[in-house]
Amino acid sequence: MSDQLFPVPEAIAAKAWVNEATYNAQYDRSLKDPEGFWREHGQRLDWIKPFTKVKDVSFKGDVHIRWFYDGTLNVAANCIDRHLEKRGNQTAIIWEGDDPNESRNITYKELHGEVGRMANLLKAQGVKKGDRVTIYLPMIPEAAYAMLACARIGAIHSVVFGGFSPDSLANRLQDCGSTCLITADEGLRGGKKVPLKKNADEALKASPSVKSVIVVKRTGSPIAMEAGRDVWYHEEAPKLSTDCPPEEMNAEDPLFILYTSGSTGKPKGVLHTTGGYLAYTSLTHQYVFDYQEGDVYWCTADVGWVTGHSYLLYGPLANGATTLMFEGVPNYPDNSRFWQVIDKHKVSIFYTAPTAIRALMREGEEPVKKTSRASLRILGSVGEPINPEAWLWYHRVVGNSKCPIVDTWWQTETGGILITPLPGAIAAKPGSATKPFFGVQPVLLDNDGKVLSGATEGSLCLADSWPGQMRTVYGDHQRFIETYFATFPGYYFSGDGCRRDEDGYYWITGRVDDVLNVSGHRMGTAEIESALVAHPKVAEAAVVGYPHDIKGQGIYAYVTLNAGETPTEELRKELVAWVRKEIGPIASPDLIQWAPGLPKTRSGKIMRRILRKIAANEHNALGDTSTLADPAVVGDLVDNRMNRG
Ligand code: 6R9
Repeated sequence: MSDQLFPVPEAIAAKAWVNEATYNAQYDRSLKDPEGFWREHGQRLDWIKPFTKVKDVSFKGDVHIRWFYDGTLNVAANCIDRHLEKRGNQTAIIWEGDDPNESRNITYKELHGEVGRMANLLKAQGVKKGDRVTIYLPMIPEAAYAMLACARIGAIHSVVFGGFSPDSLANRLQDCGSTCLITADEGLRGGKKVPLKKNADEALKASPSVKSVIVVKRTGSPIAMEAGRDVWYHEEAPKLSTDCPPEEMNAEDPLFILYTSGSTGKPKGVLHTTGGYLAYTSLTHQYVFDYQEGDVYWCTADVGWVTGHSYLLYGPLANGATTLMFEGVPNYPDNSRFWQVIDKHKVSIFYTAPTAIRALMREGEEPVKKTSRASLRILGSVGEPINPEAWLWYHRVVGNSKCPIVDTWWQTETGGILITPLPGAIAAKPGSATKPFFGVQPVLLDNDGKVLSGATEGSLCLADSWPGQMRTVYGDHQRFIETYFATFPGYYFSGDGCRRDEDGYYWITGRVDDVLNVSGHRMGTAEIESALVAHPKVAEAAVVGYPHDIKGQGIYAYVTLNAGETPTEELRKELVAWVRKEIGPIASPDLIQWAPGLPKTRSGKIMRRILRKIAANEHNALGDTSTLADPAVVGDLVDNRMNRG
């Protein structure tokens, strides 16, 4: 951990929305008078019927969370229509293709028409307010149109990352009973094609609720179209009006579902609603990135993740910003691509993930130094703890030592950023997410649920709600209560561990549950284990994370084969391919160790603590193994552990 302090640059503080003095005053006020604070900031949205009620929350019993709950509005109208008068001809979305020669600017006026058309197409396909629409698209403008079109007619979107397998897509389609799927013929990333429609066709075999499929043409490769179910977007949309009146929605009507991994069971459908979510993402986008008129803002996240929802699309567009959407990857055609895109479009705010920074750092300074990056003002990081070494490189090499870095801690469940520096207000410490945003009350608890004070370390919880918080697990409120409010009654439990230092700065130490963070993507160990066990030759599997230079965490799987099966190099490859097929490439195990037996307690619980130590090459510090049913298995696992290279 680095204890170096990077003061707020004066030039930034002078013009920032929030400076040191106003941060302290506003933060205090937001806790003393949350109703007043949020009543004021709720006004940043255009309401059809203004709200009079601000907050109705209980973290106890049945748990309910409502914000601005007698107000009505439309999210798409807030992201588009209200900007038309002043910004009709301003670029809303800069789209940068996978191929560096392909890019396009979409103005607010054009966005209005495209979204209206897509909304009318959804209606023509029978989609109504409250219906679920699954979006399985690459990073193309149509992904933004589709999300906003759903918001416009009051349909609930569920975006599924294009890297997920047919099985994962099918599970998500079924869980929320989607009636419509929007996909593309193929995706294009790093010059490689991703067979989206082919995957979708496979998923659809198991998803009878889906009545209609809208297909966007991206690559033009031949694909199968099923008559009566599938329509081409480019054939149908031009027949329809660009005008679609926005549906009046209650602040607590659902906006979207986004599936995320937890420590147990299948992925959960995190549900976000309209009013509080949009007020929160828009306010945080403005303050955290110190967004100013004329900025060009680039968040590199895929729309398949929450960062792509809140800080590529909704927050920036609610603020009338110019937001950049990038179809490609950081190392195609070469390792200079990010920085070339920054120069090409004069990006001033850049928001990415530590895993990308670490991968690019490995390529040396030359690919960065050959670009100017003179337009950059603010840098951001999200998705996992950023190690001080990567922070310092990002700051010195990418930002020429002049751009503050905002290390933003938050989750799919939180909807928006909760702990972060404000660039004009809070001095940075590399590796620390620093201080809570307005209205956010972090608390650290010990294992007995005791609140810890001062400099300390514990489980990171939130003592009260903020408007962007998830409202429930779609279709399973009980699971919502059990997952987030049962461990520490009366608190929202994040699943992360955290340290608070003597200056009141927060340092996220990583997950304290069985959730892995691989390249900033959340993976439940249970999901990977059940995929492995589904293979006919596998008897049992246990999955843990281990420190990985680029990915943050790598996936280490211990596999016990059925009696009579022979462990071979071929089978190892087969199992990796199997998991890719079952879940998607992001879940591929990095290392598989054959385990004749797994360390279990006498009650049959796998002791992951021990498996984690072995995977991390810390086998001298295994701790107490006396409660194991068969301590001998540990020796074998240590002797045969995989070389992490
Ligand atoms: C936004 C997002 C959430 C988990 C979270 C934590 C980790 C995210 C972080 C961070 C340290 C940061 N995480 N940002 N850890 N510092 N700045 O990533 O959502 O995909 O749901 O992941 O990611 O462990 O609990 P999500």
